[in-house]
Amino acid sequence: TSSSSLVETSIDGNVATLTMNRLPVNSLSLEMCEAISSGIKEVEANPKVQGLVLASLSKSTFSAGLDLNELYNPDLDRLTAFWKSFQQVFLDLYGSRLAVIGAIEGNAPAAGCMLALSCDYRIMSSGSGKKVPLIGLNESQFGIVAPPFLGHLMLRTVGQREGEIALSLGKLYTPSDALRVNMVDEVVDIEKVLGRSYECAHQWAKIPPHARYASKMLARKQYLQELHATRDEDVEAFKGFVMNEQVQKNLGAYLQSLKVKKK
Ligand code: CO8
Repeated sequence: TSSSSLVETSIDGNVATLTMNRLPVNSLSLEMCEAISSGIKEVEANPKVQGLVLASLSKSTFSAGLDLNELYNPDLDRLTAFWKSFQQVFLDLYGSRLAVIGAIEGNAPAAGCMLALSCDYRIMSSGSGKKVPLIGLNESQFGIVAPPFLGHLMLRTVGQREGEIALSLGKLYTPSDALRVNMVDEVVDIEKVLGRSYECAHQWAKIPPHARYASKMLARKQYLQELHATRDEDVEAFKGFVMNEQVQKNLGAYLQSLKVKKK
């Protein structure tokens, strides 16, 4: 087991675990993105490992997506480094040589949904008590737009028509609705999410790795290459968008609404 304090990794035979540990909601700061990428690299470096379970220490939130404090009144150099680190998480996770199983016990909005959609297979919790976790790309609801690599990831996961509706409305799905549109692959009781994820990771890890990875790349290589080829453009587009006055206003209001929600 090793730990950067933001993520914890462990290896058991041919299956590893990466547990996100930036409480309360695993929001993605620059440091968190870097920790996730290093965690993936670290377990991939062990040639025995073929499967990876991506999990969260919090049972109520898988990840709340980008740390909105990175976007609000940002320092431009840090904003650039931040977005590159986020692109890198997508490239590392979506293109990982490992079979990645998402153990989604709690909420996965926005970039939290991206982490989930970048896995090879997703197990989501049906919720505990009255708390039902939600998953989806909700950006449009607060006046921001998912970048192309993320928007297209949704379109090719759930299909063009459902994806258009999901993105335009910024729709957050309940586990049963997410299952219906193939945004997740299984919904189980919260106590069973991790166990079922390990079962799947072992099952996927048994497939001859070169064949499994070649199949994954058949489906994904083009999209990984697209982002590689447009990385700098994507950074500039992101910065231009974030620095827009209206976007800053929307972000400020949204951050405030998150803080006062409980009062
Ligand atoms: N960033 C920063 N802080 C956050 C975030 C976030 N994304 N999410 C929650 N927090 C903070 C809250 O403000 C709160 O802080 P405090 O304790 O100081 O009041 C603390 O985390 C705990 O949050 P909650 O009390 O809301 O926790 P709950 O368990 O009740 O709810 C949720 C968890 C459902 C995850 C809820 O926090 C939530 O809805 N969060 C916002 C999720 C969201 O909309 N994220 C969008 C991020 S944007 C993104 O990922 C992609 C953008 C890509 C395009 C960018 C182009 C400009």
